[in-house]
Parts: sequence; structure tokens; C-alpha cells
Amino acid sequence: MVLKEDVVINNRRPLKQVKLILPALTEATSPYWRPIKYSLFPPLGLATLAAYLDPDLEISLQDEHVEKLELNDQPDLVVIQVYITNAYRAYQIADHYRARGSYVLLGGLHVTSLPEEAAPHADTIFIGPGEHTFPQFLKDLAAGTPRRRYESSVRTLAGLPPIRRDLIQRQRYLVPNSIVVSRGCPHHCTFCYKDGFFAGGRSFYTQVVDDALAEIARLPGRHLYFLDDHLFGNVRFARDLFRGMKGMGRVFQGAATVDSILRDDVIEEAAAAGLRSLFVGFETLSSSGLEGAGKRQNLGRSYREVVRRLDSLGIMINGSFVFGLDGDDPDVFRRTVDWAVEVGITTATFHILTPYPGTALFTDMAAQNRIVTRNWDRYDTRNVVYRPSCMSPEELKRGYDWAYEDFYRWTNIFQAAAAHNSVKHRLKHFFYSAGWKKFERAWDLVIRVKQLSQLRPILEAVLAPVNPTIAVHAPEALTHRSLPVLNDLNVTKTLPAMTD
Ligand code: B12
Ligand code: SF4
Repeated sequence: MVLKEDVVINNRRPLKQVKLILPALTEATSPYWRPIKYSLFPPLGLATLAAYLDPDLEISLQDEHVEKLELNDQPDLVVIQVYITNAYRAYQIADHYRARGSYVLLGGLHVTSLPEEAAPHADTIFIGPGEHTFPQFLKDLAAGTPRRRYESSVRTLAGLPPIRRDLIQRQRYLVPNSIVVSRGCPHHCTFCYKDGFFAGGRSFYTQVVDDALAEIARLPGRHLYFLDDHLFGNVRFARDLFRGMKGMGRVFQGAATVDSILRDDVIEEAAAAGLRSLFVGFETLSSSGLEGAGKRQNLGRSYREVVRRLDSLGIMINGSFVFGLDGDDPDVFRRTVDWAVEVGITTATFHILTPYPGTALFTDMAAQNRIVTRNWDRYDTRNVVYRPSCMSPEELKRGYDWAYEDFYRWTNIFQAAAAHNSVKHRLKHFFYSAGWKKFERAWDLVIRVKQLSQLRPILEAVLAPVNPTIAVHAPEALTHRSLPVLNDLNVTKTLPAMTD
């Protein structure tokens, strides 16, 4: 750790105030602004970096998704996280602070993809994960020799200092307990950010199991959300993690691949440890689409068997689907939605294929002259930024909008919920799916009156086990404190069903 008295910025300003900023991905004025979506997770990456700073410094962490940024201050060091769709906003904030004499750092996914674009807006840029480069920068800064550019090559999570969760305003998020116990993924899908981001070193590595368990133990409450790209990516790690979590009384959500659900009994271990909902990358029902996307781990696997297995363990499914892969025709939307409803997928996340700079997909599309815009604000997987092979861009956009609308129609929510064998699973499916998409105005209200944390017990209750042999105590999770908010949501009458 670097102590504050060692550090002098630009050879003139002593380092006293540090500000970490996550600029908004989508502005609140945009038609796509969904307050609940942007109030789910706190800025974990920045809280991870903050752990390397001297705790005696004045440190603030601001997330523009949940608060208005205070821009009239003059911090000595500004650390900004750049994703593709907040890049222009991030550059604006960076320019603002540099004009005020702050030393500005830019890092994250987009800076790693396009360092030359980011560099003019920063004093120093960072390529790749920051766990090694950021502390190195702090040392160099203390020595008066900070570099313009740092590239990550050392890849380990060993000895990671505890994340500065105290800087996170927990009450502003529905899921303050987000956690990542690994980085990257063992697979190589051509549209994914990960090969580009982790170039120059290992692209999949995990924490030591005991460190991960200690991090979990530090988190208050019961609900956790693992943001790892692939929670089951290392079988031995996953198995040990879930065995260690058994008996902790946690309920959790995470993400994993199709093959890892079918492969062995890790999924049973996860369910026994408290896994209640899983994000699964089905992406497409077409095997040529899978081949084109380099998604070999899905090829030849029975998606129905994946659903059956998760269903039998009472695990809800958030299915991820991509539209616009080469070979997709205008029929793809109906086929996909029909299948998802028929098998009982709980929630679906649809994406328009998006070639992120730095991916193999982007390189191929650019070589074929198929990229139609480089306005990064449009790279949000809701807009068509390339020329699809078997339909027009307008058909793709219309089909994508239709898929969301159709999947979340009441009749389809009922039908998909009815696909489960157990009555309790049907009810949970219904509440989770309807709650996520059908009560938007109620979510807005709860966020506006800053009562989001009151809804956490309800989320935990909906995530209670379907199979009573998997022991956790959901009914107690629903306290009287939740009730005023539930009245606003107009679901009070239905509560007993959620916790039966
Ligand atoms: C949480 C999350 C969100 C949250 C984001 C807000 C938040 N609070 O972070 C929400 C739900 C809002 C979200 C939305 C979307 N997301 Co998202 N999300 C994630 C997720 C699952 C986890 C992020 C995380 O916490 N990672 C863990 C931390 C430790 O890592 P990190 O944040 O990357 O930070 C590290 C480094 O990047 C680096 N670093 C970062 N900043 C800086 C700055 C400096 C100075 C330094 C030194 C280092 C540094 O150091 C940190 C420690 O190593 C990632 C997947 C992933 N595994 O990262 C996808 C991911 C970031 N999302 C992605 C996408 C595509 C989206 C959506 C477009 C999807 C959609 N259609 O809805 C939307 C964006 C909407 C929009 N309008 O743009 C893509 C990004 C692609 C890209 N090239 O930008 C990812 C990578 C998923 C994927 N596999 O494709 N997302
Ligand atoms: S499985 Fe998921 S995280 Fe892994 S490379 Fe493919 S898209 Fe990326």
C-alpha cells in the first residue's frame, strides 16, 4: 500500500482527495432508461481498485446511475471506469477534471479495446484488469514517475485486499451484495469482450476458495449475486466453493454455460449451497449460428435437458439469446420466443448481435465492410450497428423489439410459468418474471423514495427453495418492513403464495 504522504501529484499537488466515478451507461433522459436495471449492482470494479488506496485519504465513489455527479470539486486524483456506452460521457468528465488540474486515470473494457481513442482524455490509461497495474501506478506516482500507460500482464487474485464496500451506498441498490470470485472465462465466443480484455496474460483465473468464502462471510444479509462470467468455469473451484457455502444460509444467483450444467453434479452442489436462479447463455437455437459464434460449448447439447435439470432443482432460468447471427432469418424471433415460453424460461435477455471493438467479430465485420456506425452510444445491444446477413437492419430491430414484447405478454408469462411441475415453482416464476418487467412504474417510485433496500426481503422470498429439502428459511425473510412498499406494488394480497 502507498501512504498518502509519499505521493505528490504532478510534482505539485499532494494527494489528499481521490474520486472514483462510474459514468452513466444510459442517460436518465433516454427512452431506454430503466431505473431498476441501473440500480441493481454497485460499481464493484471501482470498489476493488479503491482497496489499494491509503484508507486515510479522502476517497469518494460516485455512480451516476443512482446519483447526480458532484462536478464542482477538485479532487487530486480521478479514477474513471469506461464501458463502451458510457465512453463519451467518461471522456467529457475526464476533460472537465483535467481542466481543473486533477490527475485523471481512465481504464476498463473500452479503454482496453481502444486505447488510442481514450489516451487524449487522460493523464494515464490502463489496459486490462487493474489488480496489478493500479497498485503499480500508485507506487510510481509516489516515486514521481507515473507512466502514461499501464498494461496488465500479471493475472492473479491472490492477496487481493478486501474490497472497499464501505464506499458503496448500499441503500441505493437492490443487489448491493454483488460479488466476483473469478475473472474471465475458459471459452472463446467471437462476440465476447473477454479475449480482447484479457489479452497478454491468463484469461480465466479464480480466487483462492478460502478468500472467496471469507469475502462472502463479510457480506451482510442473505442474498448474493455472482457477476462472474462463468461461475462453474473451474469445476474444482466451483465444487469447493459450493461445499464451503453449504450451511451459510445464503440464496444466490449467477451465470454459467450450457455444457457446465449438463457435465457433472456441480449444479446439484450449487443448488444445495443456495443457487436459485441462473443466467444461461443459450444464445441461439441454430447450430450453424453457434459454430459461427465460436460457441462450441453449446454445440450438440440438449437445451431441453438443461431446462429440465435446472427445473428439477428449482432453479429459475434467465436465458440469454442473441439475434442477428449470420444465418438468422426473420423467423428467428418467433422460433426463439416460442421455444423459451414452451420450456418455461423464467426471464429472457435478448440482444441484438453487437460487434464490440477488440473482438474477433468486430475484426471480421470490419474486414467485410459491414460495420455501419462507430457511434459507441449505439453499441448497447438494442440497436443494429452492422449489416446482418439474412434480413435488413430494420427487420432485425423490429424483430428484437417484438421478441421482448411478446415474451413478456401476460399470456406468455402464464404459459411459461405453467411449464413447471411444482406449483411453487410456477408461482415463483410468475412473480419473478412479472415483477421484473410488469411493475416498472412501481420500481421507479421505490427508487425515487430511496426505499429499494426494503424490497430485498421480497427478492429473497421469491428466491426461496422450491424443494423444501434444500434448507433455508425464506418466510422469515419477509418482514413487516417490506409491507408499505408492497402496498405500492399492489402485490400484498399475493404474498403468502410467495413464501409458502
Ligand atoms: C454488472 C454489469 C452490468 C451493470 C453495470 C453497472 C455496474 N454497476 O458495474 C448493468 C446491469 C447496468 C449492465 C448493463 C449492461 N451491460 Co453489463 N455487465 C456487468 C457485468 C456482469 C459485471 C461487471 C463487474 O462488476 N465486473 C467485475 C469487476 C471486478 O470488473 P470490472 O468492472 O471490469 O473492473 C475491473 C477492470 O475493468 C479494471 N478497471 C475498470 N475501470 C478501471 C479504471 C481504472 C483507472 C483502472 C486502473 C482499472 C479499471 O479494473 C477492475 C478490477 O480488475 C459485466 C461482465 C463482467 N464479468 O465484467 C457485464 C458487461 C460489462 N456488460 C456488458 C453489456 C453488453 C451490457 C449491456 C449493453 C447489456 C444490455 N443490453 O443490457 C448493458 C449496458 C446498457 C447500456 N445502455 O449501455 C458487456 C460489456 C461489453 C463492452 N465491451 O463494454 C459485459 C462485459 C458483459 C459481456 N460478457 O459481454 N451491466
Ligand atoms: S461463454 Fe460467455 S463469458 Fe465465456 S467467452 Fe462465451 S460469451 Fe464470453
